Amino acid sequence: MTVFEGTFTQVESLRFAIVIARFNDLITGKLLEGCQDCLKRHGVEPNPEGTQVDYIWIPGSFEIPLVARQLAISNRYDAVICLGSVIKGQTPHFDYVAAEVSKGIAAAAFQTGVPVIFGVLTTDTMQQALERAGIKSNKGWEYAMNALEMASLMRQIKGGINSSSNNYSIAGTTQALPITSNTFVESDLSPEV
Ligand code: INI
Repeated sequence: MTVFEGTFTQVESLRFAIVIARFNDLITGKLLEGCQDCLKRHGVEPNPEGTQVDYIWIPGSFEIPLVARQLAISNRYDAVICLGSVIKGQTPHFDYVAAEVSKGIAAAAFQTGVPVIFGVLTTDTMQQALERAGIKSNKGWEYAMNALEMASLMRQIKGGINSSSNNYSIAGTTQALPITSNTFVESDLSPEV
């Protein structure tokens, strides 16, 4: 039997999309900085003019799932990182936005087979959000680590099991579902080499 585990070292060919909500951009901008810093220190070129990271700005966290899923089925990325900040104190919207974004991100990953990282802070106050976006620690760094690990792990799993048949179903997991594009097939999720 085999142990599969993501690594943080073989990053040259990995490609990421980072979705950033403008709502509370004081926070999401800091999460993005943490994310970029982590990717860069692990050898990923975060420059948007390079080939490894694309940036997609959207109005608010509620819009994340739609965009994340579209990116995930594009076959261009090893992982999609979603950055948002939902703050309870500011609006009764909180419960709706927080519930939809968390469910939607999980669904995007589950339905497409591409890791979609839940980088959305849900806090009671702006102060708590600030503390997690750089004052005490920067969760953006962690989200990038999660993306690196999952991207690496999925490449191993997809390439390591039934790779000759392009069928990477594994007992106990759900296969990627071809839900939107009629040109989308599971084998297309394998990154280009
Ligand atoms: N969007 C956020 O990202 N964070 C919030 O705290 C927030 N609140 O509280 O309202 C928020 N609302 C906007 C929402 O995400 C959508 O952009 C908007 O409803 C349009 O669909």
